[in-house]
Amino acid sequence: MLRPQDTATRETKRLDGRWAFALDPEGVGRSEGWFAGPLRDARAMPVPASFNDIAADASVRDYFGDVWYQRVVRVPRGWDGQRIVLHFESATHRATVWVGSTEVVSHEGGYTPFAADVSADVVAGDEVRVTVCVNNTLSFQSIPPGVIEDSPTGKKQLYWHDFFNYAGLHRSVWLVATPVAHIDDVTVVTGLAGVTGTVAYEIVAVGAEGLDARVVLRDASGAEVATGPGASGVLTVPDVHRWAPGDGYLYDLEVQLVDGGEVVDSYHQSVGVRTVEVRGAEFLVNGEPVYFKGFGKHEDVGVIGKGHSDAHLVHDFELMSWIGANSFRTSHYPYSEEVLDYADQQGFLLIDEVAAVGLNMGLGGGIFGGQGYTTFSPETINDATREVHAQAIRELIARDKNHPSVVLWSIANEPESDTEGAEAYFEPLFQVARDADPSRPVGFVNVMLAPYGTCRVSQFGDVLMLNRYYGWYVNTGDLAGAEVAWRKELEGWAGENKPIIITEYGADTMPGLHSLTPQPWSEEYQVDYLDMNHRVFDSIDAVVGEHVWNFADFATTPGIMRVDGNKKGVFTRDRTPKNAAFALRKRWASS
Ligand code: GCB
Repeated sequence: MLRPQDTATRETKRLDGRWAFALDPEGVGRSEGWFAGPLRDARAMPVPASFNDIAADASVRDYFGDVWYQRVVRVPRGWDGQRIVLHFESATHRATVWVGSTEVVSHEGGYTPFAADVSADVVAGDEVRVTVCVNNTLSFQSIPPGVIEDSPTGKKQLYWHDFFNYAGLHRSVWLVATPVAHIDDVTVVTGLAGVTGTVAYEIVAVGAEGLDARVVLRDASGAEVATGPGASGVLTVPDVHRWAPGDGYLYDLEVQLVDGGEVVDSYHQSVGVRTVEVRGAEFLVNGEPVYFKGFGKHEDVGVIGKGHSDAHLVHDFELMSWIGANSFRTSHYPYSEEVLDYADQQGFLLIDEVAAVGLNMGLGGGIFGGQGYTTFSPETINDATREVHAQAIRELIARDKNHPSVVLWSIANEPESDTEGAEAYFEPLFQVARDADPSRPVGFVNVMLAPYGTCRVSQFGDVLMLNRYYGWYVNTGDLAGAEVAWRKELEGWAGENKPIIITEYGADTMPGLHSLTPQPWSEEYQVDYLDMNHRVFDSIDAVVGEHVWNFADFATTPGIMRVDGNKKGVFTRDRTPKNAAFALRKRWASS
């Protein structure tokens, strides 16, 4: 599915702004046909935003179930005869959409786009009512998983991931006009042979019988550098300007459907020419070893929760550039496509992660969620879950396959991985990712509960991604002991001859808390903790990257281990630096 775009043949109308919004705690909206007329007792809800923190009302913040969004939109009068599409960049975690009283699409999964062809349901120049029922409940068959438990005070939603279950319409909603004969998808894969670049392309067109496809590749100044006839082919770019970490150079591939001399449809795909390869314990971009410096992040800020905001996007990248980061992981779900576009432009390397987080009933021991479940079983995470998970992988790759910034797929964060059930669950999912994209390495993020020698899933990955908290959750306050234990474990992993990226290491830190001796929670301890980790990483060649957990403090469910959220940020939630930010800048910005 292509992103909405204004081109010579396409037009878009963004439907962001204030929508009418209503909770549906009894779950009666569908049977009562709430889509058939104006929502009753509605309040205003901004889109894009999580709904949770907008109202001054705990029953909204902690709500789970169906919620309804509605607005009226006028279809541009010039769109007569066009194919008209209603496009959602995401709806967390699932949605059903009506145009007028007609149901047009449903979608499962909270972080990937979906769309409906509504040409038959709208009239150019007329108003139409758009209603969306969004549901944010998590179950053993959702990605991420959760469970609803009965309690003496009613039903409670539990989940095993350590971030707040923000939900709603987090990203833009669009009305799009394209020609009826249209380009439906484009895939590019780039290569390098010395100073010559190659761009292999493949176009999928719909309703285009009798039309020809062609492509034009232009450099950043707009000069034409290659053209190609046909729906697939390989362009060569002599003296190519490579896309590289810190150099987000992008070409523009214009894809066209033509009827003789007339351009029937045109779509622009940006292209960064680069290669990615894992060789032994090295991670190579353009044949050169890279070292990942950066963070695990979240889409998380005050008031709007996981709602996309360009101001926060640009500011976060400014802070990451200031600190000397060259990469981050989209922990723990696919981020807004605006983030991916900007990472392409800024030359950042991304580990792009599916929302498969919390597939581990051993985690938290009742701190983050309930106890007493088996992770993989017919009643819990089962074959049906794996199908949903596989679809989430396919949708992530379909969405992000053309981004040069994406150099590695992560198909899960910290699942149970030391059991037979885990091995059986994950092996086919690695294949799903490889089938969807043979051009990039694939991995998953290993948890401390499956240390070296016990993990049965890492054998399937091209890269080892490890989250470790020596000196925080274990050896708390004992950095000397932590250093010995951590180095010992890492030396074991290094024997696997795969590149190792430390995808999480971090210590909760209360900004403003200081201590003369290294006390956990103090700003000094966070700095010492990071230093200790860096000594360990620097002593092991197979370590090719370090991502501190986390870029910024973030919201979680309440818990005795969390003070107003998770405080492992190097920046506070409102992006004020802690001492660790300056310490990291010394290490990263100078290397
Ligand atoms: C982890 C998880 C991350 C948590 C973090 C923590 O291993 O991957 O989601 O927030 O630990 O701070 O406990």
